[in-house]
Amino acid sequence: MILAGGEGTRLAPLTGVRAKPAVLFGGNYRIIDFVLNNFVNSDLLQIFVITQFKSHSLMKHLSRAWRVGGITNRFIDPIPAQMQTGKHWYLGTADAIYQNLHLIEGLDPEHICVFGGDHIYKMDVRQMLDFHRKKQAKLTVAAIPVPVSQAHEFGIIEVDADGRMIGFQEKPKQDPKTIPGRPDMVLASMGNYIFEAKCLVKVLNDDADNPDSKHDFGHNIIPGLVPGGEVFVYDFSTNKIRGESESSSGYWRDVGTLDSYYEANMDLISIDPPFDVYNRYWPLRSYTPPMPPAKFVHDQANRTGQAISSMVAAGCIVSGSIVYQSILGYNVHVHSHSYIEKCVLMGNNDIGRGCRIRRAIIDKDVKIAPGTVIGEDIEADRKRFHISPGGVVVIPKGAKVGFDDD
Ligand code: ADQ
Ligand code: ADP
Repeated sequence: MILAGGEGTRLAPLTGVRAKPAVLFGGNYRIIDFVLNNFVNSDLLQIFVITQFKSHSLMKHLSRAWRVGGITNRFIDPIPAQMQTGKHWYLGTADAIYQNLHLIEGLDPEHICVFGGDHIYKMDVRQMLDFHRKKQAKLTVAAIPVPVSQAHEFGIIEVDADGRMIGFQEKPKQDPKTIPGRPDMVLASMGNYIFEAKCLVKVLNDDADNPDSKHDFGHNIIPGLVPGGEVFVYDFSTNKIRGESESSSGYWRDVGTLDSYYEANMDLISIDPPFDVYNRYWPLRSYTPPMPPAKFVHDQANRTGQAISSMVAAGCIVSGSIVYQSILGYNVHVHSHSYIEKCVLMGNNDIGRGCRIRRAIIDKDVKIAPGTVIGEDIEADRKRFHISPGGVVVIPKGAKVGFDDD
């Protein structure tokens, strides 16, 4: 069961029209694709995607990219919020699963994976399942070390030498428990859980009856199970995927903020990328629209018409211009004498002649008028655009920039 209903307020304005898992990423993908590829590449194909906020774009993507048909008991089912248990939307992540427990009744599973839908990583889920079985755990939580400065954004775990969870603080505001011997690091929950099915059904029913609960896995369900001694911690760094280099294994990013989203995109185009989308042993599926190959039109006089250290999706035309260290989604047209540096363009964009654009995230369907300069004077940009704390300009879907009526 993939939790894909998050509102993603910190990713605004990219989440203005769509749920966070539907946000476009890396030219070809949406954020939800990474967790779905983890399950599909692990041959685990009984998947419910639990949606809630602004779900239309996500539903559209799932139906285009992830339809599984014709194989008995193999499915990827997008589930709309249906007020199954009363006249209220999901009260929290635990309630989102509780309201959908009827879906698994006929399937009679032994174990249920509850995974978040908004992280960039590769995981062979079978390896985590093997660990969970070996430990005979009621619940296994995947974990990764993160710097102590980020502790307030995560569930923080304490673990014994046997891998048993002995403490859990959800997003502690102060004094997080650091990793023994590493005072600068904490062990963070990745928001990925494997439950023994019977245990999940019981704790969710108990939780639904508890008026004091926030109905949230991190705040209520995990801390409630820890004292029983049957919660185990899966060390994500032990997960090995064929074809991954040393530098790319163990990569996991919570792209919850504009800056972390931007940096994770930039990670893809570094020379030795910490996240490798080209590993043929771990194919990353998504929706591919029918488009012609990308085209580069050379301007001999200026030696332009190039994309350097960049990824460029189908349908793009880079004509007499230079694209440097950037990601271009489908159907982006960059006209002559323009220079694009360190940008993420999501697709269907038109960049007029003679533009200079640096460090910007440009959402789908944005058109930029000829001669526009963005990212050179952040204070000037601040008057017109949303700027991330890290100084990245963000232009929302459909904006027309620099035209007379702008
Ligand atoms: P957060 O990511 O902050 O912390 P949350 O916002 O609850 O937790 O989101 C968890 C997942 O559930 C996301 O994939 C989100 O899209 C989805 N989701 C949120 N609300 C939903 C709803 N109403 N319906 C359906 N899906 C919903 C969690 C854990 C931490 C852990 C971090 C790791 O609580 O302990 O460290 O994930 O990122
Ligand atoms: P994305 O930008 O994520 O690809 P979509 O194009 O699927 O998203 O649409 C996102 C949201 O905008 C959806 O809720 C959709 O209903 C709405 N939308 C898309 N196109 C139109 C349109 N032409 N008129 C009105 N709403 C639209």
